[in-house]
Amino acid sequence: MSLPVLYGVPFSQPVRAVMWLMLYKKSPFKMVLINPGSKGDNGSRNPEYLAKSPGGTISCLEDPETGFTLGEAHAIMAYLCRKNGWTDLYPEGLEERAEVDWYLHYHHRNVRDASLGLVAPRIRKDLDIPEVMQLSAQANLGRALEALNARLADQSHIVGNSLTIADFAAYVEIGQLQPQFTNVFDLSPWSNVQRWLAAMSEEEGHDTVHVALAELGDISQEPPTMEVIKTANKNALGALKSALAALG
Ligand SMILES: N[C@@H](CCC(=O)N[C@@H](CS)C(=O)NCC(=O)O)C(=O)O
Repeated sequence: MSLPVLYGVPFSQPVRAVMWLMLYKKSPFKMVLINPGSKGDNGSRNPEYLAKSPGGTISCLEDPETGFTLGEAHAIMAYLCRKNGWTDLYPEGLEERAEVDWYLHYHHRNVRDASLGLVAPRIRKDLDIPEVMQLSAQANLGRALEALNARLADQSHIVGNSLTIADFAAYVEIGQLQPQFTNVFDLSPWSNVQRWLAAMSEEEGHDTVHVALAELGDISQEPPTMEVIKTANKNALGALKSALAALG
């Protein structure tokens, strides 16, 4: 049986969400490195990759048995859950599933702005993200955290009281800001969000998926050097390889 192929790099938030789902479900896959934004070989804007994923971003999943390819992390996670019957993480009930879908749509331009407003400007200086855009993204994130904090006051997870793919999607963005990772945003005003982050960090697969960020460490004062980024990526891939080997 040929394994599904996940294209991307472990530094990418959407890629981490898909990796986490598959590791959580102990579902083997092969990772192929794709350089986000590059038009060169193995780049996400290279014609070869665009033929698989016309949006030109990572992640992308390929089923080598059927040739089916799919971009967009949330579409990939929903597809994997449907295909494999993972109804614990993507509930079958009409309203529960609709709520998971609500979050997956809401995420973009809200929680996802954590990356645009806080992380990308420090790691990807080459993108030269205008300050006005960073500030607007930070404001969007603040409003989204306020809304999630209220939501998490009387439920343990983004949807109800059990883990769903909405939690993976949200954590890879919000979680990256924590002191043990990039430490670029003070999350202390949102205590319910903090409680949820702590619970999520205990979930199967969390540590493997977050090796790149743990290795990168605190970037609040100084942007990371290229050397640190390369080592973090290498160690993250090593950790993923070991985790996948353990799945057999
Ligand atoms: N909405 C997409 C966003 C994917 C995305 O922004 N990926 C970034 C890396 S984190 C990327 O591939 N950027 C390269 C580019 O835009 O050229 C998803 O959730 O999958």
